Amino acid sequence: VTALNRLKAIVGSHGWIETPADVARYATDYRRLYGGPTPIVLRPGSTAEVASIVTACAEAGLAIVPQGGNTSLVGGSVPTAHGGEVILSLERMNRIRAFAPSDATITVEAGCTLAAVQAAAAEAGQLFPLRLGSQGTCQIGGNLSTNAGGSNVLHYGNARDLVLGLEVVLPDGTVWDGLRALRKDNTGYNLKQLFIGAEGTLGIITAAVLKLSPQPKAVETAFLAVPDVDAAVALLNLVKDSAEYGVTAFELMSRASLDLAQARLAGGRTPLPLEAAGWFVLLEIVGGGTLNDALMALLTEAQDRGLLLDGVVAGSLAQAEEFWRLREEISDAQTAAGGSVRCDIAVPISRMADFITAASLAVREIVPEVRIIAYGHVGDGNVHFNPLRAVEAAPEEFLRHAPAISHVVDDIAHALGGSISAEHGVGQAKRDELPNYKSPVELDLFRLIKRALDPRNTMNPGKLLARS
Ligand code: FAD
Ligand code: LAC
Ligand code: ZN
Repeated sequence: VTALNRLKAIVGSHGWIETPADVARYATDYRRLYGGPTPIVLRPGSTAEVASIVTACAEAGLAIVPQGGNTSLVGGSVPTAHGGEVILSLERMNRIRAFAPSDATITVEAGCTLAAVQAAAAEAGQLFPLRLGSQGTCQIGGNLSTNAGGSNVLHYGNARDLVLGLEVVLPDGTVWDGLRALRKDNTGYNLKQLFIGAEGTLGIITAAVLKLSPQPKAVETAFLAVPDVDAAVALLNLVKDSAEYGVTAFELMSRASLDLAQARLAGGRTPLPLEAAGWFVLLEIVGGGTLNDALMALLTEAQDRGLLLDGVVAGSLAQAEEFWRLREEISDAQTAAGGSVRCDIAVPISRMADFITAASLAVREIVPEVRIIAYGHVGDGNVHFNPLRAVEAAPEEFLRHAPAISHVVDDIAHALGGSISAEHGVGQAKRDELPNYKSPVELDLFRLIKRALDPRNTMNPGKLLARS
């Protein structure tokens, strides 16, 4: 039998897709910028099937792209233009395997969507705190493989902080059952953390034990207009200083980014008039019964210190959700606007204003009419700094400058002690830039780990590290 027939036999008739029209959505990335030819899309239904597929591919010398919800913003989840990789989608592996309320853990298969895990936790009165705009589509396997961040990191941590155990199929087909549910376990190397954030280059995550948190007793959400980025950072420090509540989200949004989101939401009313300021903050705090009083006291103090121009506090859950809808629409609105460069930057929070000022200036030197779509999780020192073409400029024309823009923005972030990919990963988009910002020692360690686990380079080749 040919390799493909062997693969089809492993997954059965519902488990593979070959028709080009049906394959297209798996072989092309979310933004339609990356992708390549694939011989077949496989949709295994169990860890045993994943292991058999990986074994068969290893024997046939076929490369594999593991795929979750295919919401990667760096081209990690689709074949390279070089092509030839089998796509292994985890979408049928979407069972909740176990729920242990008294341990505050949930054991899920990799193909569960993030929203499904959040809902399962909520049903039992607990919280799975990862929150991303893509949560209806992205999957836990993808979230862990990218070490996703999102809007709750400053209180609950990144995806890697929410994991107690993993089950992984290694590049030779061996299954590692590391589904332990322990909060303490100092018995050697922390293997699970090697696979978290590895972008599918070291193996396929098939299941995970996740940590749950108590649901907060009270939540307050405010939409604030601030004078500038410096004031936003000062406000962040003021908010973080309180022992009365926890800060779950502190999202900064430029006026230009909100204009895009509002237009895409059919011009609906915004919480504050956008002409009121150049920068806005979406603040969420959690605490006990007197939370609203604490928020009001905070906002008064912020105003006294000149850190606030205007603000509105959500009066209901529905209103808070409206604030969030506007924030979470920005990314798709930017994609739809066409012709933008994504720079997912982290800097020490104290350098945020310096970064945005210097990077905006530098980009305007390359393209004077550029719109700066800057927004993100500034509470974590993370800004999505995304130069966008001027309204009247053609996308292709603007994108000719993309390499120069990326380069100058990344250089500024690096010079400020920052990172060129705070939360989206490296994938194909940042792969060739990475060596400019990692030391030879780090790059050698990366290659050493990759060669040790995947000597044939069949696990998501050409992502994170170049093929050769
Ligand atoms: P995919 O896109 O399918 O894959 C991502 C990477 O993980 C690929 O390299 C893939 O090969 C690998 N992979 C997937 N599943 C597995 C597996 N089971 N085993 C091994 N490797 C695997 N990201 C953030 O961090 N924060 C945000 O706030 C955020 N907001 C977003 C908002 C929107 C509207 C969109 C479109 C994207 C956003 N993202 C965000 C990016 C993206 O959603 C995340 O990176 C997410 O974690 C990817 O999950 P996925 O299931 O779609 O993975
Ligand atoms: C966001 C994505 C782009 O924060 O990470 O909207
Ligand atoms: Zn983000």
